[in-house]
Amino acid sequence: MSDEKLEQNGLSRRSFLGTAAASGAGIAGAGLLGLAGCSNGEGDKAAASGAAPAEKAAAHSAEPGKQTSEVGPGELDQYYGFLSGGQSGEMRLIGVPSMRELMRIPVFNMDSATGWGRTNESLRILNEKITPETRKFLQDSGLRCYPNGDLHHPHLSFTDQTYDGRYAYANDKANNRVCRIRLDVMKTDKIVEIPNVSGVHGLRPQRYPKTGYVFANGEHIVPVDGVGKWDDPKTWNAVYTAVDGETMDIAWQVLVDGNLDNGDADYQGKYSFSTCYNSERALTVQGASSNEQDWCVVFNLAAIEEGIKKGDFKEVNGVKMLDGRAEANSPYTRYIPVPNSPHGCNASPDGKYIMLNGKLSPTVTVLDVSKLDDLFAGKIKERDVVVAEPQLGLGPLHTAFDGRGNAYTTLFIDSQMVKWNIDDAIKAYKGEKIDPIKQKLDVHYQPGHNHTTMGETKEADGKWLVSLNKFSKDRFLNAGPLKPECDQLIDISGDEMRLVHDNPTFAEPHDLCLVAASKVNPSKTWDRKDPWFWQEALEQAQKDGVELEKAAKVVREGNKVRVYMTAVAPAYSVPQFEVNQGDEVTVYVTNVETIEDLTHGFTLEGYGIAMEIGPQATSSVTFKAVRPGVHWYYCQWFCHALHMEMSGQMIVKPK
Ligand code: RUQ
Ligand code: CUA
Repeated sequence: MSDEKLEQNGLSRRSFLGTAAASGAGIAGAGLLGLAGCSNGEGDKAAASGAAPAEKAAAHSAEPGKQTSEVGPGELDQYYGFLSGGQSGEMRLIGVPSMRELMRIPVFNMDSATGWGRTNESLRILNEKITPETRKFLQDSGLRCYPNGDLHHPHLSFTDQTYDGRYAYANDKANNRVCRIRLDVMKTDKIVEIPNVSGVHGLRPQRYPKTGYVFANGEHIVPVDGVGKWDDPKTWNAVYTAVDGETMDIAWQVLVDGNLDNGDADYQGKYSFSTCYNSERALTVQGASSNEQDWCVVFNLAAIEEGIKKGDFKEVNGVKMLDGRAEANSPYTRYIPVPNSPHGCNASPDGKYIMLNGKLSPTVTVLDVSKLDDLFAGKIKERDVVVAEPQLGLGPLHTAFDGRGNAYTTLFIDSQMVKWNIDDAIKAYKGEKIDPIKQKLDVHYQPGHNHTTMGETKEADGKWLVSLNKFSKDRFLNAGPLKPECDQLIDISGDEMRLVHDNPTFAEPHDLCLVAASKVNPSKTWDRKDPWFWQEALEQAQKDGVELEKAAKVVREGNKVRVYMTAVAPAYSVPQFEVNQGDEVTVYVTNVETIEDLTHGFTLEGYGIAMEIGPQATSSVTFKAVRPGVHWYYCQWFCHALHMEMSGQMIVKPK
């Protein structure tokens, strides 16, 4: 309910929260209502001063070059940041410019708070689209799912070159997966494992006409079935994958040369790109960096689709794979030579250029997208597509844009952000005496990715730049040998970059994207009419003649026991149930609260089980009742003044 509506009803937000938290139960005495919320004068004052967060948010849109990160208590940020959790395996949601962490979204990790990786719903998503070989591996290893992941590159779905607010996608480099997060509930809804690859690294969604494809780079060369020999690395390849962003099935793969690193898509829906740092096909650092030049591989989407139609592919482990190797001289790919070991790959928001960041070379190579038709038609040579190659400094890794013709490149070795003008760089490449570099700003230290607000869309607004720095030593209180990373916020709205804020982050924000808050509109509770998350629970309940929203029932079928309960603060509808040692037990909990933010939990002591049940959601967990005795279950989400009392007992009768 909006604050205005609350006030019309004569309620302040705080006193409303108080009554709401207690009212659901119907068993809490009137005297306890006051415990849950604050129904004193202070609450009314807070409501008056915090009445219109949206209006207050406007207060910090200052003059160009004078923005602050200050977002006062009760004020809202203007941007969402979708931040990678790196080897933590999760995705994180932050508010920008405050840089406050809003949420952690479990994806490739196991999560103690929400039960991700333990609940039936999360295990279905984690294991739905894995290869038969991985399924066997997990079984043989005694694992329910992969316990870790390495999430590098979060990017949102596009329609017509800008964010459409439907999905976020990201890669898992550790176990070769691509995930999708539904932005309406901020939960992972699909995870697909990519066969035939090793180390899914770069990831980018198609921008036009929409997503469409999600492109995923296989980084490490491997002996691809039917192509490579185990004992001869010279026959190993990397594989480029297009995932269908709607179905999350694999659309096609292309066999390529060299290790693929980062990628991007164009703004026209015709081409996609990947940097490649190991044209040598080496297995060592020295080997992989010995050539003076590596490549940018360009993929021709229309030609690939045509090739599929004509049947010019091999089926490898269930996936259509086309041959796009350099020596195959295929219609599907072109290999553009760029200086040694390029890393980041970034399309400029005017849709004209692709930047290839030099890493071992102090340069960024600029490709003109409009020349690619001629390149594929054989009318020009590979290097004719290059229109600039400015020398920027040591260790260029990634480039971001302000929508005003400027680019911002991270210099890993120099620990700097360099601002440069794209047109000036093109003029300089043609021989004009002009320095494209506008400014260099020190960052702390060793920046990897950077990102600007809306900077990978046609709506790049040039307000903020975030630098994700890999090292933080001496920047914060010493946290011991393992140090946090350092994320820095830079005001780019004026002529000069200005460092405004920095904060530590845990392992490890590789990348992020910064999205205008208006583009993302998560719902406030789950929707019972859209049971995608608990579909299996619903089907089982229907078989058992149980209505999840009203359930208080224990169903026994041989040694299988199904316990259906609801959660309404501060009680479960089943306060106690009994099973026999060795039974397979499934507990289904439905949170029937209609009130925003009223999350319940179910933690079963001594069984390694905890799960989150959001308002209007159902969650379930299955386990074997191997431990006899009395096992309490309790709600681990503080939901009510009688939250401590929200509990029950599972009695396991010994054999
Ligand atoms: S890569 S630091 Cu995993 Cu995104 Cu460039
Ligand atoms: Cu329900 Cu705490």
